[in-house]
Amino acid sequence: MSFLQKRSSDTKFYIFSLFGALAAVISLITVFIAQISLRGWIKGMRALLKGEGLVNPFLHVGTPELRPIVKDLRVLIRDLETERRAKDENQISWSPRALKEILNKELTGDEILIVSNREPYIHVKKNDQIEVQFPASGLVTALEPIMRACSGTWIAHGGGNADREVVDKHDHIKVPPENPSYQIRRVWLSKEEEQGYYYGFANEGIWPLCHIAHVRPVFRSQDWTQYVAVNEKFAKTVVEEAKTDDPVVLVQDYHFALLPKMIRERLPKATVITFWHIPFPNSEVFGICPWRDEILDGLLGSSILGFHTRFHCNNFLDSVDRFLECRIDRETSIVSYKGVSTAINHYPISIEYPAKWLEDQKPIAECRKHIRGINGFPKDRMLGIGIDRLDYTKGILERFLAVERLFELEPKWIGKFTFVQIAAPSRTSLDQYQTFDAAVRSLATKINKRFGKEGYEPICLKIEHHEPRQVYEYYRGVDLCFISSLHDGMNLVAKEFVASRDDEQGVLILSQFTGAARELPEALIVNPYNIDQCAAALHIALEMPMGEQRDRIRSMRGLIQEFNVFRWAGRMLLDAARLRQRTRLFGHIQDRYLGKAQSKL
Ligand code: GDG
Repeated sequence: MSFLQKRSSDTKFYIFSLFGALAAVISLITVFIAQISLRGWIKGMRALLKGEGLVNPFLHVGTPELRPIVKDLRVLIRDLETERRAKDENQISWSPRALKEILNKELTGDEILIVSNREPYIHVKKNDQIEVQFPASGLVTALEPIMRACSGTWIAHGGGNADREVVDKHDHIKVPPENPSYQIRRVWLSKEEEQGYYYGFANEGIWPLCHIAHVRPVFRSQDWTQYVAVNEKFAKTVVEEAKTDDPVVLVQDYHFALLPKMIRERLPKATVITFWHIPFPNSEVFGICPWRDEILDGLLGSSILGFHTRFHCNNFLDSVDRFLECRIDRETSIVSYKGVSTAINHYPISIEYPAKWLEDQKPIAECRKHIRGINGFPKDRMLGIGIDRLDYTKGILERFLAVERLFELEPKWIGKFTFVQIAAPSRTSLDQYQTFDAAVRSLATKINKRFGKEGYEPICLKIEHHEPRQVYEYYRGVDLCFISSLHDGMNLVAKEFVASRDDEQGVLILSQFTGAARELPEALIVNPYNIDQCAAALHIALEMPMGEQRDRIRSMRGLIQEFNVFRWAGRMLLDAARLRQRTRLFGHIQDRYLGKAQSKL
């Protein structure tokens, strides 16, 4: 071996030895850390087996280097919970009873408060008699069965002209009138408050801002002042009604964007679940609101913030990202802002199934006969139905234009088909709604003049409030239901129509711009702006064979049965229950091992 060869082999030997030594040191360190962690875990497991609780595995996390483990564990628990939630949810048969059991088991003894603008029962005086009315409101339709199942207190604006006459000295009244199971706490508003908060900011500002219906929102600073004041008033009422310092408060809709934060300031331990019943616009549109930051800031006082669709969750997150300084975890959809974490999730709302309004309904054949009888229609008249609040977002004009186009394209339906439009008057003191009311009446008159004849009107327009039992009788007595919303968070009429058809007949025509269209693809999905397409859908519906009607409606009924309103509420309450358990658990860990200074870990 030459000198040069020997030197090169020595160098290789040294390099190998060096790597060997390094590897040994790294292994030793790894084993050492693993030992420490393992001991902690074993100790924890032993403690768990001894029944000392879950918190013991963290006995050693006071050591700063091991703190990341707590963080990882939080993520792990959250992932496990998500998996468990999906499993749990599918196994439950969702009914009022199931919901009650969940409340008793998961939210033992926790009190439930609901806050909404609209109350579920309105007392009105007519000819010196006090009547109880059930309002035309999707929100009330969905939440009333939940309250019947859970009891608790529903805080709402007392808007009926006889509301004050029937409450006790604490402004409470027990409902439902026929079988009381929960109470309403009525909040009184002055004319100025109602004008600024409800008609002004909520309905001339936020409502058009959130719906793509090409109606320009109006923002007035005096309306905003009332909106803030009324949100404050409801926050104080929540505190008055709460019997504990950590109630579960369900805040409803765009009337109360500031309330979640106001509740959190007064009751920091409360679990605030906010549900936004209407669409949430993209950030560019939302950005035009002069008080956009305050609205986002208020909503982020919620523990959970729900929308009907993932799309609207994403719009909200984009606005938060664009306008506030906060942290957004896109994977879990959790926003951390000013020390509060808000989980953003989609919870598509639904209806009570089976609906209580179906309990004493007559068989379908009788409903068909009765509906034709009271309206003076012949027995064989084909009927379509539209049921809405009289609102410019519902596409009522487009619906009438589609009926007109049907007659132009398929004249054979003239005289044989009538479209009945029930429109409950809504927000009647606003100019936009008065103009819309006039436009609807005038278009119906024009079409009736053009295609009607003695004893026949193609469009039967009923601008008046109907009781739910009458509404359900119409659903059962017609051949098709046409929903042409220009934009709609969900649209419960679609689900009510399907649920009411226990004969598995009837066709649903549904706007693609409703949340419901994502869940009910078996409907005839249309673009309400495409009048020819809607007319074609009417024609297809009127000629659809019974077998096809059955197949479509059966599938949709199956979905509504499985995903009813009890499941909607149950999912949110289960999420709230887990959040409370997790908060208690981590509160305990923090206090005991990490100290309050580490609370943002
Ligand atoms: C908002 C969102 C979302 C209709 N006329 C009468 C009457 N109705 C009932 C219907 C139905 C309810 O009103 C309307 O519900 P929608 O869901 O269609 O619409 P909104 O009121 O705009 O509700 C909507 C909903 O919140 C829930 O989250 O789906 O997207 O805009 O139940 O049957 N009820 C009575 N008389 C009538 O004349 N009693």
